[in-house]
Amino acid sequence: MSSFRTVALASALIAGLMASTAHAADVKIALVVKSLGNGFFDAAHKGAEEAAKELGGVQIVYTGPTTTTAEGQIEVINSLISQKVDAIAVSANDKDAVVPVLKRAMQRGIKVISWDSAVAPEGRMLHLNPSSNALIGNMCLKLAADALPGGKGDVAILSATVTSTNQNTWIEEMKKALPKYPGLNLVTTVYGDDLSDKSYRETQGLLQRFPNVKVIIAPTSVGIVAAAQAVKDAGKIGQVYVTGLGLPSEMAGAVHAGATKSFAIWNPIDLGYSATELAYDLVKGAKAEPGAELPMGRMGKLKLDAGNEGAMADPFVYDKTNVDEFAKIF
Ligand code: RAM
Repeated sequence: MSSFRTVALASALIAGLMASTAHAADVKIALVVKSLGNGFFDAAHKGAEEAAKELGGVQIVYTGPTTTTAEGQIEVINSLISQKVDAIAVSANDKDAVVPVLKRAMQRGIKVISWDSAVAPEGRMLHLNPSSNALIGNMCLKLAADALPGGKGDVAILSATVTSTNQNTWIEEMKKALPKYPGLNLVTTVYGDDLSDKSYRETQGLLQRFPNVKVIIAPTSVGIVAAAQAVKDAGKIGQVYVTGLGLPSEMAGAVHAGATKSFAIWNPIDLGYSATELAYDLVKGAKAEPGAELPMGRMGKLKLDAGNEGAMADPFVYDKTNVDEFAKIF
């Protein structure tokens, strides 16, 4: 065999070997969301795909139940276990209810992390918070106070589900920070389950039962849109303001209509991107332990605290001066 042919054969063999290792090395990362059809999670999915493309050899399985229930997520996770995915990154509808199924996943060698809405520590290896919880709680109150003359008036909260970890944590933080806003009087919390129609009806009920409510804080991207619509439809623009956490693309209309003066959110694309990077780190052998600094591609590193949790950047505030610009992104 001529040396040319030997080299050609060798490189063909190497190419074939590389192709098969690339195939064998395919990493399947499941992004499990609270429910499908939520723009916030669609944006996170975009970020996950971006990370997968950058990392190479990664397949994203984007999935979740049709409504925000723990039962739906358990079913989805069971199916991911049978599909033998390498990692599960979940935003939980209930921090405790998903623990047994996620424990089973971990026993089978699947790496499990939570992001956005946490799973209890025994059901995951680490948790990625979008931002500091205290900061988010405080920001919601600040936006409510900013919407009121003299920062004074009755406020109500429209949340997602009663078991949603992230909203419950933020509500707790709001309650802790309330003394810093003596003009705000929190009258009630209602739950729209991250469903548009339920959130709309809950807001209508709220407006009827509490005619003195001046601000509705909705720390949910689904609830905030529905609440603003309900305020508008009730002819209460200028009397009742809606604020909280929302997507610029979904809230631009409410801001221009005057139902919302300002609201906040972090970048959901970056959040999905980072969750994917972290899941990949664990698949590749990184250890989730207190003090560890795990790489997240273009987002830098996540430092884990004593509870194996870490947080990303500060939320950003949107109003009529910048909402249209950001509406093009998420
Ligand atoms: C909804 C979900 C999600 C939350 C955002 C702000 O889309 O409840 O978990 O982070 O709102």
